[in-house]
Amino acid sequence: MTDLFTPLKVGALELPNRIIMAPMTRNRSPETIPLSLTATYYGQRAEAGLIITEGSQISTQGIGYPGTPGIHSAEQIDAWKTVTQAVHDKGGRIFLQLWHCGRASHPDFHGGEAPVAPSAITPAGETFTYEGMKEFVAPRALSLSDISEIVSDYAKAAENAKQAGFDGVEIHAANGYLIDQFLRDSTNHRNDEYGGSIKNRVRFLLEVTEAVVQIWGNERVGLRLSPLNPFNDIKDSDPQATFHYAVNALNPFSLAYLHVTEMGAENPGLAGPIFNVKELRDIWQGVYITNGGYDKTKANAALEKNEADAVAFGVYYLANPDLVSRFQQGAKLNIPNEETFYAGEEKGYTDYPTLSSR
Ligand code: 8OZ
Repeated sequence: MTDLFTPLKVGALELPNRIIMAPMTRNRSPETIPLSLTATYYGQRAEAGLIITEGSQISTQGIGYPGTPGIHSAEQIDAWKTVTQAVHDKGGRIFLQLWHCGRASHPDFHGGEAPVAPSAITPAGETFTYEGMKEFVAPRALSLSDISEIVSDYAKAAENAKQAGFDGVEIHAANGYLIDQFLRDSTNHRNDEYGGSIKNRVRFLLEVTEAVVQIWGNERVGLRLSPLNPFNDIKDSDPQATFHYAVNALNPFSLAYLHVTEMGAENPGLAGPIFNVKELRDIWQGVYITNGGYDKTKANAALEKNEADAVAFGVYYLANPDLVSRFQQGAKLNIPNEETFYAGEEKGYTDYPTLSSR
């Protein structure tokens, strides 16, 4: 019987369990440089089958929030080295998540210039800036040469992640950020080879994947999608068709894994007509990680039913550094404190107790 404690081969890695730490933005990297506390935080969670870091911008252009880390400067690479070292010292495995926010950003992060996107369509709503919440603004539509520069930025960031000692990288193609903005017909109104048909909207995703695989090899690259998540005002007229096509087109890369979050399923229709995301499990020919609202019981049931190969846990992992031990022992879990999710220092970051520290 397969459960969360059954080892799993994921690309080049042998995971001792199927409990994945989901990528989570924590806004504790002042000036985009991870803190030494960040090494403590990830090191504390090293018993995970695999840690996926918070999104890390591939370029200064890719930033969208205060205090998020980057992977495009020497200082950032050096700081990340301390993180990978801390995780490896404890026998863990860690992938860096490569992120470009696109229009989910603000001119305050770009010296007053507009953020970029496939098309100049303003997202509804407000976003976090250094001065609190501000209305989104109209992004600048990318030119063809801008697009090829961004693909090169992904390659450089992937190379930097290698220098920083990661075991691989995850391409963030979810949650309404740049790649997702290309995928959806609400945010991509281009009439060149990157817009219009589903095939054209998926092109950028495939070019980024190709560039990153060139650096890391297919066995150390994962990719995350969020077909139903309306976050950052993202919608599609037919997410089922878009994501069936995208996953079929990704199959030939034989990536280490596909990571699909089911977030948004609780708000049917906001990101477009609802469909059963679990269909993607059957289309994808490799390791499939699911995420979104799973606890230990639901996760084991999903593995037992072969709906996924592994499960990524977000807030449970945030609040329980020794989540694997707790699940194994059937121990009580710490309660996450939402007030300390974003920004701050130790409190709510590195001070959640383990079973042995209580
Ligand atoms: C919450 C707050 C800011 C960013 C995502 C990177 O949703 C994020 C994010 C989440 O993928």
